[in-house]
Amino acid sequence: MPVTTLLPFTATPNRKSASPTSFRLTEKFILLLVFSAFITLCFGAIFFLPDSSKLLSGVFFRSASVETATRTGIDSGSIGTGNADKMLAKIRKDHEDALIEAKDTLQKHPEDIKKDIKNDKDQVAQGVVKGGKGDGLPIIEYVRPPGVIGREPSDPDTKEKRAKIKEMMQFSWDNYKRYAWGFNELRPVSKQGHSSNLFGGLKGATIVDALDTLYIMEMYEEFEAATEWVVKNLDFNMNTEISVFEVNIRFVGGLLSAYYLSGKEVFSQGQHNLPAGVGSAALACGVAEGKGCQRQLSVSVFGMSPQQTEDSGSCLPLPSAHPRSVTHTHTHKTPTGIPWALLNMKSGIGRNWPWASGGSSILAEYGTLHLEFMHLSKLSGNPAFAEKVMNIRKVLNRLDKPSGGLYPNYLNPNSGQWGQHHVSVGGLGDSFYEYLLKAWIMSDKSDEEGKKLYYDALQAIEKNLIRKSSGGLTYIAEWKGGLLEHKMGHLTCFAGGMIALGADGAPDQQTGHHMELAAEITRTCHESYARTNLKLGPEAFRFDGGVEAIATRQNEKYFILRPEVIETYMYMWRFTHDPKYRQWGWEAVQALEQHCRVEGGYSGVRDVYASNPNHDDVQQSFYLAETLKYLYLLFSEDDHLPFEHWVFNTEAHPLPIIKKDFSSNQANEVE
Ligand code: DMJ
Repeated sequence: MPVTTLLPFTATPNRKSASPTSFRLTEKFILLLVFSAFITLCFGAIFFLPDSSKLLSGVFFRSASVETATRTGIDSGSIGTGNADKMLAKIRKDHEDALIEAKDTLQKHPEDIKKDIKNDKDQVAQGVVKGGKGDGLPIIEYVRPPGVIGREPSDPDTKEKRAKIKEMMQFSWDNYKRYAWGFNELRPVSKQGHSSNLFGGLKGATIVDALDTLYIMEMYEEFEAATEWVVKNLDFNMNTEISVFEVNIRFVGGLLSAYYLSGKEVFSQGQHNLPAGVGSAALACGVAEGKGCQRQLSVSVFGMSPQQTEDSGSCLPLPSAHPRSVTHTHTHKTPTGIPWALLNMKSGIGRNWPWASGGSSILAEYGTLHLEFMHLSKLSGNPAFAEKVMNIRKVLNRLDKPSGGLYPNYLNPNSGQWGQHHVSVGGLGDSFYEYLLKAWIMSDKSDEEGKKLYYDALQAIEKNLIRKSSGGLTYIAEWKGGLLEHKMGHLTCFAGGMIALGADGAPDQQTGHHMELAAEITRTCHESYARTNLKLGPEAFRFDGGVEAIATRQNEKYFILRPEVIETYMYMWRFTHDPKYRQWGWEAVQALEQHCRVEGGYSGVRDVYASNPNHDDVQQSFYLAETLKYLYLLFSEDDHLPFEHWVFNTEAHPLPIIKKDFSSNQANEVE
């Protein structure tokens, strides 16, 4: 193509024109037109372009109706719902308030006005001015969701039982504090600290995991001590390899919850340059208030490196992201965006578990980031977190699913292909299904995709994995390339609670059927406890070789203080108020007291069929985060952390439902 044909016509030397004068006039006219169009555009941009919170809401739930009522300014939720009247009323009210404020100010003494101005300036300098963090982060106003504080149960027996459970928490905590303070977990028999390699060199898993339980049980002194430890010691800036899943559900979930329950700025506010690369999720930053950013956790969950950041004033242990520091480092990017299981927090180098089929990532790990990451985007104003977890769904949606919609536990993050066709609602699969349902609920039921994925998956599970034993016990088996292994894990028992939680929204009038299914699974899980000597459930139980709900292999007979069965009792109690669920929960309390309580805390046991317990000497952090919390809620009133306002992450950390309707957020302010 000749160059001249690429030039604008005014530059073409042999272009014909009527005369030089008329040509200039035309040109002037065109220029005038262009200029006025430009001015109109500028005005249009100023007055009509949507604000950033609206754009963000689109990323969250693919609907403009997402609330952002915790931010200051006009509520975009009300815009999104098309409720123009509400919006106009709010604008009018803001305007009137501003006039009143201005009038008040004018009536002030000049010296007072000067003082106010100086105050404001100081606050801006510290980055803590109301409604702003001084570092470009979005403006978040803390609005406490309802039901944080529970009432005493009216029934004296229930009250006494609840008090007993609080005493168990006190005992676990006091012993951890006495013998293992700062370690990840307590060894209650040998009375020393314990650190599992799931957390690499990170410290304080029990402290972070227990924060919200302490708050919920109104153990405020202990909560303060835990907060102080977090402020002074929680350190993510380490050259260590961690499990992304474990750190997300326990540390990120724990800190998010502590923030939402307490409103404490130390968990939420700060100014910091977190490396939040698109593809590199900066998960947390912790530091003593006002001391400079000593700690950060930037996790290349999606396979990209974090970057070092400079100290920049007060930081927070809340997972957060700074839009200014969004960096694109593609060094370790996985081609699919499916994250690694393990990550070095300093180098950002990720890899998968060596035992995982063909270098695969695990369904229950990469599928259990959604709730926390949506809240990270909401709090930080950085949509990268939300985008990353939404991308996981996209990858999964493109894949063929075996047997009409099953999700294999293994997925290769490089090829985007399934690994072994092994399907489980227990270990390796479990919380993926839980997060599909809870993503829908947490979005105030606007995440239609999450809803559909959940109910479709459950339908495939019911068809392929759920069976009834000859003795009439319903169980969820494991599926291996089309063959069933008639085994159910303790972990799988969470499914009773999940199915009950989702029953209300079940399609095709299946609510009743789902509730029955949930109740049957709960009964089976209770049987797995009842058929042991210690009245505690084995890690896995089988329905073959002439047994039902009994562990037959020695390495499946242990109990490590897991919460899933009690979690399911709690959901079933809330939905049915059938007293047997409290009774079953109380049986578990008695068994824990009798067989797991030792001088220095609570310990797991190696064989639930033995006549005397052989202790494993570990007080798991999830015992405080989940088992004791669910027990306490089982004996609490329903309006303590009500399901209309809260969703529990898979580690039992309550996260508020992100309301799409502004008026219900206002209601949230009234406790
Ligand atoms: C917890 O860490 C979480 O519930 C997770 O989803 C799987 N199980 C353990 C406790 O059993």
